[in-house]
Amino acid sequence: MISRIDLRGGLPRDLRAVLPRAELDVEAALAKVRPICDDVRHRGVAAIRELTARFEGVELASTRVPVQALADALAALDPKVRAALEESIRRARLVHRAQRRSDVTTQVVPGGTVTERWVPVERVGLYVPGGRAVYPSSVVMNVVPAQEAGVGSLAVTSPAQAAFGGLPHPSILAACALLGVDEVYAVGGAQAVAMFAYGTQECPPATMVTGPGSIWVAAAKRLLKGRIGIDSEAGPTEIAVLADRTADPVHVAADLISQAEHDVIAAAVLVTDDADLAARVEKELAAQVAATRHGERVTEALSGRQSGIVLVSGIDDGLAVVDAYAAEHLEIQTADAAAVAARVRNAGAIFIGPYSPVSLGDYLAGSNHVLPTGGCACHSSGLSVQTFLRGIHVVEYDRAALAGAAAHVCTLADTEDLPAHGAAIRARFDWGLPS
Ligand code: HSO
Ligand code: ZN
Repeated sequence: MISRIDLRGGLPRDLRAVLPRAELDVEAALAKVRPICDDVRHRGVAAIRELTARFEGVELASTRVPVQALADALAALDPKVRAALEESIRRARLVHRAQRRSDVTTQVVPGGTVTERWVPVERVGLYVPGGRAVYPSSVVMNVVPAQEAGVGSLAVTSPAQAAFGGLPHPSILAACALLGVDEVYAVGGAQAVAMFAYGTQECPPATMVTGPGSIWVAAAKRLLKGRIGIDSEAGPTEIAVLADRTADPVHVAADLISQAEHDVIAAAVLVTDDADLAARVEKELAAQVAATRHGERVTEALSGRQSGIVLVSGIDDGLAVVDAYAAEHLEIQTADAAAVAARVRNAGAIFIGPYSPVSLGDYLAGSNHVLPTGGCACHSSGLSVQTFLRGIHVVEYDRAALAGAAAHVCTLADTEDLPAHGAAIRARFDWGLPS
């Protein structure tokens, strides 16, 4: 069911080229998304209504969800689900609160300081997927870091669902209510990103849009980036497991299946130096897939070209492989797992040892589950408080401190043939330069 890539003979120079990975053609989606965004820009709510009728089969009375609907959804929420969400929120808050930054002032010279001031973005639009993927947990993972960063104005959007009277899924509304978010829209897809980017008669524009979504959402984020800030593009879920002979094949198979369950294009990759473990994981996969509810979807994900078992000659090569792959989620199931994990350079999140499975991180570890996919973990991080902050340098020099820098500024300005730069300094010293 799952393919094998045998690298025991040595690693090729271009490792990324031989590793399994889905090709998600966001560029191609741009052509379809551009007219949608333009339409929302020019016609606002009227365009969103038409698009929602076309794509979701819902006639929206208003794009904004009535506040009463949020309270109703919370009142109707199963108490067990409520307790689980509350604990998830509590743990996520602990971790994200610790990410807050304080301003740092550096005295560069006597009388000359630079302060880095951390300022939250003014207003964010948080996208929460709907349709087949109904993830109240993603409400938590988007909202908590934005709130902890101190974002003043925060709105959530999620697709309208015909099955729920044209509102987003009730569990999403309930999660918003639990988090104290009362500005929620029943808008999905590219049009939701455009709504936040341009603003409409019913929704003020946002400075930033974050959150995972379909390829249309990713394409709209790419298109409108610049006008709005975005987080990294979150594509289909990925799990990589680096395992040696000490790993339990039952756990490894269960964890691979847990993320393959998300989507037929989700990726599950096992990297191991133990051929015997590989064989036992394959056997376990067959057994567990037969018993799991979304077996068909999982089978398609595991047998797709984005998934596979990579055999390597040792853990050093295994580390090179997982670094090249730069997985959204990376589990380390080896002897001395923490020490191996410490050597990893590229991953969205790392899960160490037998009792830290990815599904714990999806819901309750306290870590964030909106993470970079598609190899973007080699340059980007998951959602955090930092996502919603900007560092502003505040420069304050007094006369003596400026005098001390003046000659060097003028020299560099002359070197760059920008004499007016130097003149701006000399003007402050009656056009002479202090010696
Ligand atoms: N594994 C997904 C997040 C998620 N899992 C939501 C369950 N619900 C991407 O990190
Ligand atoms: Zn998941």
